Formats: sequence, C-alpha cells, structure tokens
Amino acid sequence: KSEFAWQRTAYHFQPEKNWMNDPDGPLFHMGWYHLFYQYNPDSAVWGNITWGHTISRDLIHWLYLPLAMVPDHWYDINGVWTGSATTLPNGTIVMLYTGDTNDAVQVQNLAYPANLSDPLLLDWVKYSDNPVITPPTGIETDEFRDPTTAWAGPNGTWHILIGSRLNTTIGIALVYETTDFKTYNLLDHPLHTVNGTGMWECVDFYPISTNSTNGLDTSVTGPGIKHVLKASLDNLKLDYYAIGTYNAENVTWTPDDQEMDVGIGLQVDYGRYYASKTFYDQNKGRRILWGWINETDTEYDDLAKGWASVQTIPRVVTYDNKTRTNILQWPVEEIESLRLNCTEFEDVALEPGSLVPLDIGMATQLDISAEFEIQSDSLEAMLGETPTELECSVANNRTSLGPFGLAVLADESLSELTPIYFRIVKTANGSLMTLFCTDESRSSKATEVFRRLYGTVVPVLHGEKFTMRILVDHSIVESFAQGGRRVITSRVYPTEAIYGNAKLFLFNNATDLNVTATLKIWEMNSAFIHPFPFNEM
Ligand code: DQQ
Repeated sequence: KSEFAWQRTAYHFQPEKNWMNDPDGPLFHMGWYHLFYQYNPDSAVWGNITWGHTISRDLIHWLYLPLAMVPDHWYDINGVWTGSATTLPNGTIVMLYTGDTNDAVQVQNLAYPANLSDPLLLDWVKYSDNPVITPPTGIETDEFRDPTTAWAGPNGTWHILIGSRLNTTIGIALVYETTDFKTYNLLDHPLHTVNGTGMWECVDFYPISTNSTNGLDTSVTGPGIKHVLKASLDNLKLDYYAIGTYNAENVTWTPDDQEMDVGIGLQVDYGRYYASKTFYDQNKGRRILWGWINETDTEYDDLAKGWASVQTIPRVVTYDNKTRTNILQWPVEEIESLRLNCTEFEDVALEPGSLVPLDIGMATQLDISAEFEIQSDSLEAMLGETPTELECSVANNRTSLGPFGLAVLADESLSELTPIYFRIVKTANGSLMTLFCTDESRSSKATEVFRRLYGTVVPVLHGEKFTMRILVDHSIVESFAQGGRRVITSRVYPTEAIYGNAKLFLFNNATDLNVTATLKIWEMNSAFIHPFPFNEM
C-alpha cells in the first residue's frame, strides 16, 4: 500500500483510480440512483474527459459501471464535459452535455439511453445531428457550457440555462427554449447577469418550497415556491447561490436581496467545493445536491497516489423558513445506516482555555452531532470589547467569546489538528454575530499542501444553541452549522493524525466564556464502493 493509502475515503464516492471532477446528470431510474462524473480514465490529473458512471440503491453504497460516454465525435473529441439529465413526464431521459469540439469550441449535445428499460442505463446514444446548440453571437466560443436540467414552461415548451460570460466580467445565465430537445431558440433576455462575477460554470436552477420540506420537481412553479439560482464562479472556483422569485410567464428571476445576488452573496459551501448540481429525487420526493471536493495538494502527489478528488455526501436541500434568507443542506438520511456504536457526552463543562480529549477510539470515520450552550451572562463581557472584523481567525487566536468547538483528525500531541468552531464577535454597530470556521493551518505537516482558513457568518437565532454536525472520513471533513445553514468542506492531509493516531478533542479557547457541550458521536462503517459484479448476473 502506498504512503497515501490512508487518504482514501471509506464512505465518500470516489473512483477506483485517476482523476474525477464535476458531478454530471444525476438521476433516479427504476430503483437506482445514477451518478455520472467528469473522469480522466488515463491519469490522476484533468484531461481526456469522459463520463464515468456509477449507481446506487441508497446514495451511499456504489457500484462502478463502464464509462457512459467518451470523446468519439468531432463535437466532443476534446472532452465530454458537464451536463444534466431531464426526466420527461413520459419517463424518457434526456441528457444534455457540453462537448469541446475539434476546434476547441464549446457546443451543447444531446444524448439519451439506448434502452430505457435497462435499470443500469449502460448504453448511451449520442444524437445523430449533434451539436444541438452552438455559441451565439457575442459569446466567446470557449465560454459557453454546462446545460442545466430543463424545466417545463407553458404550451409544451422546455427551458434550459447555459452559463457564460459577457464582455470581460459579467456572469450570465442564457435561456434556451425547446419543444423536442433537438432544436433550440435563444431567448432575447438572459435569466440573470451579475457584474464582476466573471464566467459562470455549472449553473443550476431549481424551485424550493417555502412552506414545506418536500423537494420539488424542477418544473414546479406557483405560490409558496421560491427559486434558487446557483453559479460556479470560474475565477474564484467557488459556488454561489441566491434565492429569488421566478416569473414563469416572462421567464425572469429576481433575487430576494440584490445585495446578496449570485456571486456576491451566499456560498453553497465555504470550503473546498465546486461545480455542484442538484436533481429531484422522485423516489423520496426530495432535492439532492452533489458537489465536487478537489485536492489541495500538488499534481505530483496526485500522480503518486494515483487518484484525485472525491464527491461530497449527497445533501438534501430545503428552504430555511426560520431565517428565510438561505437554504439548508443536510446529509441524506441514508448515511445514518453506516452509524455503528454511539458514544454520548452530556453537559461537558468547557471553561475558558480548556481542551478535553474525547475517548472514542479510532477517530477517522465519524458522524458527530454537537450542541454548545454558552452562559448568557458571559455575553456581558462583550460590552467593553472593541468591535472586530467579521472574519474568521485561526483557532488559537483567543478572544473573549471564542473560539469553541471540536478539533478533528488530531494526534495525541496536537502536532496536527483540524479545528471546526464558532466564534462570537462584536460588530461595528455593537451587535453580536457568530462566525463558523474551519482552520486547516495546522492540519498537516506536509509542506506542499494548501492549508486554508475557511469561515462565514452563520445566523444563530434567539434561543438557539450553537450546533454542528461533522462527517469525518479519513481526509475529508464536511461540517454543517445550525442545521445546515452554512457548510464548510475540507480536504486535509495529516501525516501523523491517521489511522489509530487520529483523535478527537473538544476545546474552548475563549477567554471569558463558559461553554457546555453535549455530543453524540457515531463511529462510521465503510460503505461498499466497487465494480458492478456483471459476471454474477
Ligand atoms: N468542468 C467541466 C466543464 C465545467 C468545469 C470540464 C467546471 O464543463 O465548466 O471538466 O469544473
């Protein structure tokens, strides 16, 4: 086994070897969840992009299938790039994807399953008249990609979005209309543009119910429904979204808050995360979000370990009807089937400056649910404080009300650790706000890896405790604050805090705050993720 073997995840989806990036065309068909993904079958770095294909009964255990699509026509010979599936009311599946042509022009292509009655959807047929859409005037031919799932408009029409860039800096979502998925009209107005956000990749657009937690099919509109628009910002390599109102008649979308528009407001995930995509799961009536966790080590290391990238645990997306300003993301309930023994800690007292090891055995595969309560009179300590910037600082920067939280993937001597924490700060107008952060600065002794400090303000409403859920899987840490209002995903590379040396600690680095913590910690089983056993059929 290579020195990198411990980095392989145990319950996140990743290919057996080589490079993976964006999730593509997720769908549910005849009892199986299908995930396609950008995949280089030849190497652990990006290139020669095909569609990898995997299926699952439960979104947790996966079976690898043969490649679904490879570059084999002039219109996709430089790569079968990202795309989305649409399931039509009659059950037909339509796949639209970007092809990079022999001239490096980005065009949109149509593909469909050769045999819809095959639950595995093994064979994909590319439409004989591809490409179905070429770059319109005014759009760079190499900045026109990633068609969305289609949604139904009036009179049998369907709409899709394609991301691009206008002039030098305007991010744009172009709308195309079609009735047969073979011929398309570009609408005279885009769905949305935002100045200064640059090229929009992997646009996603979907309805969300404001009065229930049920997911909605992509075509649903009407009262009690808002629409989420998401773009992956090529310049920043970050996914941003905004909640707004869709007018189906005029095909327009207006963000609820202009100041929090796509690309300048909320991120889907504040960590290492990109090119996300949702789909409507008609099996369980929920909207599920996939996202790509890229590496932060060198290509040299990726080649040495023979693989690169992981997908997040699929997350259910709902509307936060308490804040009414953000979505909630939560790992699909099926992940709980991997929970093994549970250790509970109740009302652990964390005085200022305390560090408490949690004796749970090996801490490399965990599902942690933690609640922190603070003594409210300690908030008075803030009255004399000088206002601070609303920015995360490292975990060992002690201020009066924080940080407090958990250190995961830590070795006994704390020579390596990844702290995930809350910090309460006083803002310029005197109010208190909470930051949610992940500090990778001491996560690894390896010299050639990026170690970032991730963080965001998280709404903590009156009467709420400070809560976090953390999924730890060897080298991946997905952290959800306040029921999924904010999420931070980390890819870390410990060298000491691995296997049996990985431990878990509670800490309170505040100087003036008493905190009590209550936790449930499950050891997580490994999921089976292996090739489909064709020969046993
Ligand atoms: N990845 C694909 C593109 C997309 C980008 C190519 C986002 O279609 O824009 O692998 O990561």
